[in-house]
Amino acid sequence: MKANEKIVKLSASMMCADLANLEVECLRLETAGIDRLHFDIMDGKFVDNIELGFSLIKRLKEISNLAFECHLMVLDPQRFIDILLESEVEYISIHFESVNETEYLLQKIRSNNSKAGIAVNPETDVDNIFPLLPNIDQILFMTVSPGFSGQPFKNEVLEKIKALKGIIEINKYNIEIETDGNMSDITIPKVVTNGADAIVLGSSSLFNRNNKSYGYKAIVKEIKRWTRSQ
Ligand code: S6P
Ligand code: MG
Repeated sequence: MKANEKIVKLSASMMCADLANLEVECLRLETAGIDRLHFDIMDGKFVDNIELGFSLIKRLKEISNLAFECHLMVLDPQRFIDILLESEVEYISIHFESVNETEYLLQKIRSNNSKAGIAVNPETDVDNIFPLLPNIDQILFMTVSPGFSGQPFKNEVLEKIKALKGIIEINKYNIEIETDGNMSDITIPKVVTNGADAIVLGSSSLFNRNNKSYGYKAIVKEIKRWTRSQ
């Protein structure tokens, strides 16, 4: 590794894991060098899909040593913050587009020792995010339309990542930029060049059927190479 080389955090999107073997999956991902587990929580209203629930997350938190990040794609996320905080998950992201009392919620998350994130849809104007920056630890940029895995990457988000990274650096905010959706050998170098500090890995890389045949350890090693190949 070169001096000053940025280490990009790797998060595994658990809705793409083998849902019939989640305990084994959590342990294998940890052994392979994944940093965090990413849980997509969808209510069938904010997005057109229903995915991972709170009791599942609570149970997996008891058996995994990795940091958990919960990406809430729900209407009125305030209804669910307490139950997530009870499981002591390390990161909670709420969608900018889903909530009115944003600042109150972000502060509530932080005051319970979890990191507070704002998730941003591809078409959202990032200027709207600027006033929230003093209250957040993470921006989760959706690089696909949220709701399903296997969606096409939206190149137009790259400019937004770059703009936000500039603002973060000028103001010396301690905010991580994470990108979520279609992270692959093609798109990972692009998001990292434009400022991503962390990436969510799903069916386009980590859980790709072809990659699975040679195991998570080998694919994680390969993905780490892609994060350095800008
Ligand atoms: C999408 C969700 C994501 C996906 C992940 C899937 O709404 O927020 O976290 O699970 O992006 O990865 P891929 O490679 O199938 O797009
Ligand atoms: Mg997600």
